Amino acid sequence: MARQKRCRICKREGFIYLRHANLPLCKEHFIKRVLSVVQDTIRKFKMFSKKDIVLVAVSGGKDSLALWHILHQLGYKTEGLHIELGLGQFSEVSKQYSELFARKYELKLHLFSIKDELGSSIEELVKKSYEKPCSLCGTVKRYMLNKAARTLGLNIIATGHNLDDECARLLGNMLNWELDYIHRQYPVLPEEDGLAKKVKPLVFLSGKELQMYCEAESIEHTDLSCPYSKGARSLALLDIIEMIEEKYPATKIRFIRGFYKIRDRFIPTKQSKLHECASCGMPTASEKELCRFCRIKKRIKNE
Ligand code: Q46
Ligand code: ZN
Ligand code: ZN
Repeated sequence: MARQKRCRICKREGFIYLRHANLPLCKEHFIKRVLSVVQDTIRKFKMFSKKDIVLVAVSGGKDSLALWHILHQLGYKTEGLHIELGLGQFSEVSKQYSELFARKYELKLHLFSIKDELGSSIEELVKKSYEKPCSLCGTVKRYMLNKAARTLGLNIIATGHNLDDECARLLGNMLNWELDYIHRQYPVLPEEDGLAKKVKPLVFLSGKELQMYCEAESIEHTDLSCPYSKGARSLALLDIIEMIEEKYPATKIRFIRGFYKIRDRFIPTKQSKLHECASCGMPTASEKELCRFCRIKKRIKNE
């Protein structure tokens, strides 16, 4: 994505060259394009309307803050939600950038702490547990997102998953033929049994485009990555996807667009039925009486 001299539309100095579209753009036309890609995605997948209040999950990184900024620019009503994971300096800095953004644009930011809810931070939990950090963290984060939305009385959660994330996830699931996960991979998952609707408005924008959007709009964000992300399989998959894109531009967008069209052909192997957790009352697909979050909580108490 090297910079190019002249914008295709106005012939002014180029800010970015979008290789997958063979398109050089100036800063102004690049910003317009990003906004219109997101607007089209929201409409196409009937994500939400201007009447809704969208709860934006923000980590303090480039993708989620770009998402919040874009939705705000497009005139949607938004509130931010930051979940404090308790992962040392990484979490501290993430929270600071989320707060900085909220202050700058005078937007409401809700903070929820895992330690408050669970009695243990992710870091402490990982030290005590035999499970993989990302599996634990994923469960806890998903639970907290749903719980926060319910507590706040909001029923749409938007996350900053981008084109690269979606490609890596799809490839990972296909390599293992995880039919249930493949079927659930979609830019919008409807509200079900008291769980908020989940939407991913950035699925057609790459990480690099979002990085450049932050630069163009002077959005300050953290570049730190989670201490547990090193060596993660998802990062290896991202590298592989980038290698293919480098050699064959537009592979990522074709892969994802094509998949969304045929996703219904992947029939799930089981229909997960939700029931209320006997302890916290949140909907859960767990076959046990308690949801996985409450089982973790119980384990911590008994230690
Ligand atoms: S899941 Fe894993 Fe992330 Fe949690 S432990 Fe860090 S890398 S933050 S997206
Ligand atoms: Zn231009
Ligand atoms: Zn529970």
